Amino acid sequence: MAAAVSRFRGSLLGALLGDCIGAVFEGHTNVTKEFLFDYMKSLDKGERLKRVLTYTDDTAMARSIVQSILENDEFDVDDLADRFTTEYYRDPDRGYGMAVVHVFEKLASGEYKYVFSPAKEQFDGKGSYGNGAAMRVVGIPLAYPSIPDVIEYAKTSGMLTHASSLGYNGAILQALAVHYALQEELTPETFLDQLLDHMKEVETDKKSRSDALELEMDEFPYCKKLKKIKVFLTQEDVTRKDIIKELGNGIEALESVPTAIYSFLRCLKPVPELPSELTNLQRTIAFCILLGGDTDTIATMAAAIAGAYHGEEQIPLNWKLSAEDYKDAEDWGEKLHQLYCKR
Ligand code: 8NA
Ligand code: MG
Ligand code: MG
Ligand code: MG
Repeated sequence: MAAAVSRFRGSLLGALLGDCIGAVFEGHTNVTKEFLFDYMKSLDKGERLKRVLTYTDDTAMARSIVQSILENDEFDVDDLADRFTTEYYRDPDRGYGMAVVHVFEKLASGEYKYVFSPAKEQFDGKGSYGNGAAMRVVGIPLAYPSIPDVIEYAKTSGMLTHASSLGYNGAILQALAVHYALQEELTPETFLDQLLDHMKEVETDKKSRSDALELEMDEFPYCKKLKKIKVFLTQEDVTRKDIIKELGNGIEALESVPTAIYSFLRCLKPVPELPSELTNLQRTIAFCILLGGDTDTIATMAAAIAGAYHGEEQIPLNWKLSAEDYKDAEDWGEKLHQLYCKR
């Protein structure tokens, strides 16, 4: 049975809200519960409706991927490179990563024959391992039901800006997490086992191994984190400090994609320190924000997964109405669902 349209809209709306709300707290090292809960209450009451919550680079780039797929009816990497660049110059103040803007400048210069070349020049030829490829990838698993397609297009879309395997493998992992969240009746154990199986294969490739080595990491860095998540889920007393230390809350893909996945899984159950009336999806966003650090990006990724799993019914009306361009998320969720079912 094909996944319900509510999951597609829920995933895009979740991603949008995670970014918009998370952005209010981005970079804070110590987010207090009082501040966060007050803020969430103001959303509930509709106090933000007049001052719409704006989205950041995460959503701006996610929108380009979705629009590119919907308008071309297929994944087209040259079109996507154009859209990323055009969108950046249309609205450069969305809080883009410090280095990624050089990729847009080079793409716009017309001096490069291949769209992947500028990304390869980042960081003295090492490529970016930031979380920018993962933060925007949600449209791909919502458009393509086949796992080989999800992996290929997540990687290709990522490589436009992130040439380090640590960067694009993070996008693959995030895309697979959304893919599996769309499937019904999945347990946290099978969810993680499927992700681990795929990431073992992904991280076996030569470049993944040599990049890990060059960065002085153990091989299979994403698999290692997924195994850590498995352990954490069996423990009752995992603290925020433990999560930040072992999984991370930073702008690197390896320090944020596993954290988003863990946050989604942890919030399938009540979290004692969070208000009990929150839906799982609201809880997931709150949980990510309390970790501090790259709150908009971790919350957008976790809520994309949570929205795909729980559906749009978990998003309160006033939260949705507070977010910039929420109607696009609803409309595009529906269109992606049609595309997904057609393939
Ligand atoms: P990116 O490619 O510029 O990477 C982001 C950062 O990661 C870089 O500026 C570096 O500090 C670091 N980095 C990545 N690769 C390397 C490397 N090989 N060697 C050393 N350092 C490296 O951009 P991106 O698209 O990956 O960034 C996404 C993040 O930027 C998201 O969190 C997004 O929300 C945004 N962001 C914005 C703000 C802000 O002030 N508004 C703050 C943090 C992040
Ligand atoms: Mg951002
Ligand atoms: Mg074309
Ligand atoms: Mg961010």
